Amino acid sequence: MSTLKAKLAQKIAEHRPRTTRLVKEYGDVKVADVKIEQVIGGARGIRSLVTDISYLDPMEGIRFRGYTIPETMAALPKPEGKDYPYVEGFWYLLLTGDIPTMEETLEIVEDFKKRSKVPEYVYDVLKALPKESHPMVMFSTAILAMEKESKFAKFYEEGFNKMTAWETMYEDATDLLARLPEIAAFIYRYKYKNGDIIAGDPNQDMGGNFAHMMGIGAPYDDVARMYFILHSDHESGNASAHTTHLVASTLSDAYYSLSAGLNALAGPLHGLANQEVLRWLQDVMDKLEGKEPTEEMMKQFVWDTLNSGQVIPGFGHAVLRKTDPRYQSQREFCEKHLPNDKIFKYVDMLYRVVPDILVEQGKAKNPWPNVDAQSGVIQWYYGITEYDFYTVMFGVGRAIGVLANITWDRALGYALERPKSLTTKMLEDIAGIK
Ligand code: CMX
Repeated sequence: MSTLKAKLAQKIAEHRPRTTRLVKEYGDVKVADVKIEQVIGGARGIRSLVTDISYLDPMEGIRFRGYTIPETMAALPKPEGKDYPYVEGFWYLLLTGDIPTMEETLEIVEDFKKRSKVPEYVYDVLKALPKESHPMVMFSTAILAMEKESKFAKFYEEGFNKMTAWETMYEDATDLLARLPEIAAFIYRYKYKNGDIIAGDPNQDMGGNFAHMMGIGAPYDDVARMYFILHSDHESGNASAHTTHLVASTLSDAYYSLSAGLNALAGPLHGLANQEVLRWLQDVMDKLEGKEPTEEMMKQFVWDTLNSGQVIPGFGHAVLRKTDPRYQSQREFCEKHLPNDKIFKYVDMLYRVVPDILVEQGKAKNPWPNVDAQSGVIQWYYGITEYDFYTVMFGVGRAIGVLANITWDRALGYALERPKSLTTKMLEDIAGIK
């Protein structure tokens, strides 16, 4: 058994009595009241999920296993001479809650390499799709196509055991994570680079190998590490994490669950917003015919978008009530590596003008930028101008978080998710409407 799996087994054994105790001894302690506006309004703010992988404070932003983004980046082992940590070490942190040593990290790097071979039929499936299919369709389809590889599904067929079910979930999750960079890079090169595929480099870690397969030199390997870590987890109520968890709660395996979660990520209000930011900016740039906008001009574009009934992509959040630290972290990268980039300057100008306008409009509860406002700029700068692809990279990162979550779901035997519905008439009765 690998060091990580043995550590996870130990953590699970320690954790189980806590969950059992809460249910058995404190099961009827009340957590929250639910209002009609929450029932109709997308369950916003209803505290009805549990995860220990990450926690999102509305004012502070995300903490991964208790660590803020800067703390996470500082604490995890890094490849020599690089600014950002091994993604593999971050996987260890999300699963166990502990910071791995360099040795433990490198063991996972090797484990991922052994698992990284993508079955040939996956590429046949991708090639059978229309080339104009959205890359998220390709990504989700590739993952679903691999379902026959599921060790959990086999374990279920051969006789399910609740106590050990997490082990095959962990195996599936790790197999998937090890393969996602190659699938994502294949989609990119197949769709946008005339099928000129670059084979993986067995000497590289996950981030380095992704950069290599994309055909982009340093520091894009660090971009990949940063991007995957920043996009990994945002507690479990967001649409992609929640969908993955919901599907997994039916005892579906990780392939079905992750594919479903990525379909949620593909929505414009969720992960697709990062491509929408670039699309919106391109539109502004086209209208300006290359001229630099003044703040007044930018304000007008923002108002025009709002007045036409659209949202400003990359701004607002369902939980956060301040600038997203994931935005901040990417902004710091831009300041270091691309301070004079034209699109970065545009995005920075948006940061100066949009919040005041959203406040003036008076609708958005959070006028500040989210993760998607900045990420496309970096990708564009390093040559990935095909912004349809951005959500696929978000998906590789998001997989780390949601797969850690469903591994723990299985370990703690979380129940089939099945909230109760009411009719509109019942709500009217509760409200006392005659
Ligand atoms: N531009 C314009 N209007 C916005 C807005 C924005 N960026 N953000 C919120 N609003 C509006 C909402 O559309 C809503 O309007 P209606 O009352 O007319 O329906 C109102 O403000 C209240 O919404 P809210 O409670 O502040 O936000 P929600 O929790 O409903 O939605 C989110 C959150 C992210 C979907 C929303 O802020 C939005 O649409 N943002 C733009 C898209 C985006 O950037 N999504 C990426 C989020 C991060 C991610 O998951 O990747």
